Amino acid sequence: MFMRIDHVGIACHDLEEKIALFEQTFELTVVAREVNEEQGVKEAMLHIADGNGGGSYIQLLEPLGPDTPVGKFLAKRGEGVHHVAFGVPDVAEAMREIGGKGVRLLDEKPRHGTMGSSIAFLHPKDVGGMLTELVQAPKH
Ligand code: V0V
Ligand code: CO
Repeated sequence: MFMRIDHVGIACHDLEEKIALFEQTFELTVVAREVNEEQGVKEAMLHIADGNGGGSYIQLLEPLGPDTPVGKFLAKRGEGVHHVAFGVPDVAEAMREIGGKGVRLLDEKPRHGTMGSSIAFLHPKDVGGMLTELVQAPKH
């Protein structure tokens, strides 16, 4: 079902500061920046490698406000790993398959993700404490 790890999302207070840190420390390059109002984030994608059906990235996430998923996470847990995203061939199909196993879906339908992707989240409490994102890369 999973083709690759698409990205690891890192919650941070200051996006520009963490971009500089990751660029300098790991020699990664920012390939996209986006504000996603629906998800309540300002985010940047740092490219790592190209894999099966798409790339793999680090996603740096700064909240648009305190009452957002990342804003609440920062208040509760501080900066650090927020979610792991897996590349799937078809996000709607993956949602049906995984939802059918009793895992709670946090989205009723796929949503707009970074770089034209379609995304959906799974409840962390049903996946060993890991907020899990499903990602379908855009078709070219
Ligand atoms: C909350 N919990 C987490 C967690 N966030 N556990 C692991 N990883 C996380 N990131 C735990 C939390 O400690 C609670 O456990 C429990 O889940 C319920 O959390 P809560 O604080 O009561 O509830 P909320 O209101 O903070 O909601 C948590 C969820 C919410 C996960 C439901 O954050 C959500 O819907 N997230 C999906 C959307 C999202 O995260 N978007 C931002 C990334 P205890 O304390 O009760 O034990 S956007 C993105 O990745 C994009 C655009 C992209 O990739 O393209
Ligand atoms: Co993400």
